[in-house]
Amino acid sequence: MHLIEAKEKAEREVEERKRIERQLQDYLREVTPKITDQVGSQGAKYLPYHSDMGYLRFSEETNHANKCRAPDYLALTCIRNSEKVGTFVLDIDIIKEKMGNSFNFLKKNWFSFQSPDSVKPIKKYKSKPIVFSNNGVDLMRWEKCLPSSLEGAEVYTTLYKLLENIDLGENIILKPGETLVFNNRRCLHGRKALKSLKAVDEPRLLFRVYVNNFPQPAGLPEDELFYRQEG
Ligand SMILES: O=C(O)CCC(=O)C(=O)O
Ligand SMILES: [Fe+2]
Repeated sequence: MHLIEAKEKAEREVEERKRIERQLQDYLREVTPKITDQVGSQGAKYLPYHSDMGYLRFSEETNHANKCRAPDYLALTCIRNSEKVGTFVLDIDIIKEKMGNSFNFLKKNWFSFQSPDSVKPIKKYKSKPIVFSNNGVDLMRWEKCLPSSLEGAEVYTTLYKLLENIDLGENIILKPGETLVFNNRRCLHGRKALKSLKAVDEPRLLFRVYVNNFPQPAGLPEDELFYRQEG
């Protein structure tokens, strides 16, 4: 009897541990090249400028507390970085300055954003602006996006070409123990390629958390519009 109880307790503990690990993966993401061929925070390839979860609404675009929002802030904590590869952070004001008058066209609903393959939308996304002005403060998203109208094509191409130059922003090379916090809507971020997994024993490792001004956690997978595929 005793043995069976102990076995059940151990099994419950294993389940609980797995549950916590799954939650940890949602809230505290390892940023390290696990899949060399992937372009993304878990790949080693060059990661062009982007904002995280740009396909979700900004906090200021919805009053619905239960809908997922793009993260307001990102915090990246460095555990290992012997390669000394930095995170490039590009301020929206630099983009504004470089684009001149055409920047204002980014405020039109001319662009269609797509979620990554791991997140399947249930409804089709509505066209959105790339730049959303909130009480005079410009907020920006830039992730897997295409112009949804002919009118948007020109300004889209201008922005796309500008952002091909990663050196436009500031390269912040984190050392172990350091944390970089930045506003995910006031700047874009990216990084140059990492060494292939085979070439390094201990690849660069950062931990990422999303932080929102509102009490709701940012970018959680479930709401009535989005679901996350398992695996
Ligand atoms: O690896 C980096 O420096 C940036 C990673 C990134 O884009 C992210 O975690 O969202
Ligand atoms: Fe990112």
